[in-house]
Amino acid sequence: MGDNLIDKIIKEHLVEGKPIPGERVGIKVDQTLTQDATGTMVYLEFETMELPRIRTKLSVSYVDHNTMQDGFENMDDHRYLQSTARKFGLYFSRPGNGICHQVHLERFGVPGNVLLGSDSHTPTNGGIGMMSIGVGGLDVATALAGAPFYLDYPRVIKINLNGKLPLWVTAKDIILKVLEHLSTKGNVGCALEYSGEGIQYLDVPARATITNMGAETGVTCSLFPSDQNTLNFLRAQNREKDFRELLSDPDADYDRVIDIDLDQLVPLAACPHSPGNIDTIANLSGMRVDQVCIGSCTNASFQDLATVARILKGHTVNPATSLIITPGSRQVMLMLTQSGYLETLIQSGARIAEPTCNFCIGAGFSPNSEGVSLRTNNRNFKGRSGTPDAKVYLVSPAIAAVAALTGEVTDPTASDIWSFPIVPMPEKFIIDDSMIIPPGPEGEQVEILRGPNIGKPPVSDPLKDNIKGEVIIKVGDKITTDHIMPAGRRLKYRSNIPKYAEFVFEPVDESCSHCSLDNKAKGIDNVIVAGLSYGQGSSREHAAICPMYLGVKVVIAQSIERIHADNLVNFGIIPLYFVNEGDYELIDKGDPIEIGGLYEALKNNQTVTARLTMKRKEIPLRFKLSDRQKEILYSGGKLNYIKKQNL
Ligand code: MIC
Ligand code: SF4
Repeated sequence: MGDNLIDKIIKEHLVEGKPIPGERVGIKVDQTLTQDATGTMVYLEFETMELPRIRTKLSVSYVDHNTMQDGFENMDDHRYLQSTARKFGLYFSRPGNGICHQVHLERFGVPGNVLLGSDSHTPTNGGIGMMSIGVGGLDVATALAGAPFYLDYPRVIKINLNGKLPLWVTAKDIILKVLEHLSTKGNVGCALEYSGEGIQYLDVPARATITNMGAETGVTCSLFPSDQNTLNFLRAQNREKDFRELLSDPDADYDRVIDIDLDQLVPLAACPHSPGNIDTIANLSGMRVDQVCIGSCTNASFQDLATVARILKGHTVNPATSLIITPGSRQVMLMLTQSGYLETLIQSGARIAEPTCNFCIGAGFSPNSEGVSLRTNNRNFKGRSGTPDAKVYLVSPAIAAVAALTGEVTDPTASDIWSFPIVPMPEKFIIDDSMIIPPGPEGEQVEILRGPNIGKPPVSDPLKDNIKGEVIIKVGDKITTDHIMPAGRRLKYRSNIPKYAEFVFEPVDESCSHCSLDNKAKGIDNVIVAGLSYGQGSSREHAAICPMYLGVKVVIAQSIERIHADNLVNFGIIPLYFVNEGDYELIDKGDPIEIGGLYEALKNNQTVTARLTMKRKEIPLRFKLSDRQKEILYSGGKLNYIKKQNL
């Protein structure tokens, strides 16, 4: 049996374990990326390891999330990140240079390499055949220190793209179709590999839209082969030297195969409040649209925005609709300027923002109350836009542009008045890396600049053998890390754990934080109970650090998403799972709960029993932990564990 793309890359990087799907393996990490919202914690963690320099081939520290600067906190973070990058040997991509995934694809990604990023959309670089994985910050910090990354060897799902896309149907519709097939839950431990005759018609920016939003299915990563289209892209970026062909073997093995006929696809949307809630644009036609936001790391390439400009050309945005456009990078911005498309966009009435995450993470441009917002980004969780009762629909840039003109969802394939502008990938992009600061020379004296909002990463306690506590909160299915640790206007506290912890579960239960602290003061352990797919969405390790700070010792769930489950262990919180799904119904918020004999159970791989002392009920729970993760828990989290390892 031949090798698929994951087999090929993992085998080249394997340092521990057997290359068999489902086995825990350790792989060597070539590159890392961080962004500012997760990055300050990464470098604070790296500092505790007391190493003079990073040990990866190449690492980049980006600033793209927190650029609003309504207060000193953001710029203090930027200066901290710039000084740590210089001192420890990283590239620093300055605020204004673009969104990490887009810039990394343009300037740094290498086919066949392994990239670890403290952001869940790191898989974007799978568009050039790079094995790119989103992880919590502490996993990046340890990779910077030269440690391998441990993961379950993925079961690979092959997505066969047959035929060719019709006009008005684009890469966004392909990934929305994949989401319709796979949904946003139940894909932990899988990876996606794209294949079939249809991929030859998808250039790298289109492929990157697909691999980016693969994150919403919960898979570990998504990969396209590295082929002629990859070479064309790297050549256009003046990076031909980084090209290497990487194709799967014709007889490669897959866990399963999903066939998608591109010629049958129609324009689609992800409806409120989940990226997996798919409908057709035709069905949604006629719905009033208050706001259109085009941008984010999913759909803000030069071609995306040139397509938008050509649809808007000569028209003005509908008076009832506000149009916001944020290019993905400074390179895209320069290309739009040089080609005249920026002028077209401005003439049409679009509001142009700097190339950052902004609206995507609710850092500005929140919709009106009960507003309908059509967006080209990747997540539409309730409240993420900053407006709790807004309805966000995720669509392609072309569909968004048409709606900006008509003021309602419009299916352009239903009439002859719309013509789809085909924009080929440029043969040369504008290359200007002057906003990327290279690492400082080794041995140079660099002062690390800190502000008053930048604290130290809190360290957790070793696993308790007996938990005596209270169910501090009970939540349902598909609770995202945006519910656990809101971003938007709270984002600026990412470097200040005691302050940020005040907002734990704010969108769900505002009293959670202070009730947890009260319990902690009384020596009562806090327990979180959740349904299916707990911790979906972002990689933010704060969704584990802040609960840990509030005295949470256990999360009991029906299932937990990969990155979040790892983050919990990294910060000393034990993830436990119901043996019988129905037992979820037996527990309520406020229940006193006891779990005893954890060490013995972990040692012997047995189930543990949670006792609801008031209700006199017993609930069996199981765990899914590697031996290494058990050690991490015994040590009181990964920071303590790696100190013992003497890295
Ligand atoms: C997101 O899209 O949710 C974010 C903001 O980029 C996060 C990272 C973070 O919370 O800082 C992600 O995707 O991991
Ligand atoms: Fe930024 Fe949004 Fe992409 Fe996250 S998904 S990296 S917030 S643009």
